Amino acid sequence: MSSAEFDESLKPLVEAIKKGKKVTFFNGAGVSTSAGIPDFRSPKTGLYSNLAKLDLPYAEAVFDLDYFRKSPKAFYTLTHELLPGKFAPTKFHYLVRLFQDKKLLHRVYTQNIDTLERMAGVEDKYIIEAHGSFAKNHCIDCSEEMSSETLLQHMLNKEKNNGIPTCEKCNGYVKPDIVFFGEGLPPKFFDTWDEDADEVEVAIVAGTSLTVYPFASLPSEVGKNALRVLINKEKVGDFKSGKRRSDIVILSDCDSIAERLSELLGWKEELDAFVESA
Ligand code: CNA
Repeated sequence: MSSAEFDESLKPLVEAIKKGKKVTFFNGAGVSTSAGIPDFRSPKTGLYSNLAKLDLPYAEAVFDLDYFRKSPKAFYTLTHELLPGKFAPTKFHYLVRLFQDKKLLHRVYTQNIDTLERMAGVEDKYIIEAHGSFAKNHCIDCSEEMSSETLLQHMLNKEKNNGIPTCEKCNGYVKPDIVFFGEGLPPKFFDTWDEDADEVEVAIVAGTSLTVYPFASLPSEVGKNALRVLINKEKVGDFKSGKRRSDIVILSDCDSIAERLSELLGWKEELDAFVESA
């Protein structure tokens, strides 16, 4: 697509925003790849293509509760690479922040566990971390909480249990509250979506393969009057199979679109200032 074609496709979005319509984001791992955090499924660079060193029976096992119970090492090897604090928010995260500052943000539903929306300054009331985050940790046996500082100390102390955090009460394995396959999503996800589903005016779906449910069905549940926008490297979900007439599909990387959108909205200087301060 040429830049003129991009601008043409972004036009209904820019008009809706200029009219004061609020935006709800549905983010996936692709909004964070430019921060240096690999996604799951991109060929070659995604985590699933690079898991050989973890010696897993199948790629998803690294986030499987039954597998973790037997062998938590793979998860903690990966966690070392993904630990929050090692990465800075991207242009796309700062665009979300700008929507908040302009009072044009309705909500951010994110599948990511990297907390980059928070680091970009998006307030808690706007964020739904559908798959949890590293903010809290619990023992998988007795549910005793472990602070993130203690968890990190356990992880760095390779002499004790090979760096795998264990409960100080019952010696069970401790896991950050990120949602594994086989676990339910946080109640806040369902409660907030019940309230939000009919209220979405503009849905921006970005950097996700829309393959992990129930999150993947959210964009198909927004009302027919909502404007839906997909920003992704490939067509996904019902933007591919059940595209609505008003849908905008932009096959590009999230940061380029964040930049162009900020230019079209007159927010470019503010976006640049955030990125420079990161
Ligand atoms: P996914 O299945 O790996 O899909 C990522 C999608 O983003 C793919 O369609 C890519 O083509 C696309 N993509 C990659 N880079 C870009 C980019 N720069 N611009 C635009 N599109 C891009 O990831 P999903 O989020 O759909 O899968 C859900 C999983 C991934 C959740 O459970 C997350 O917890 C999990 N995850 C999170 C992180 C993180 O927190 N940053 C990292 C890796 C995986």
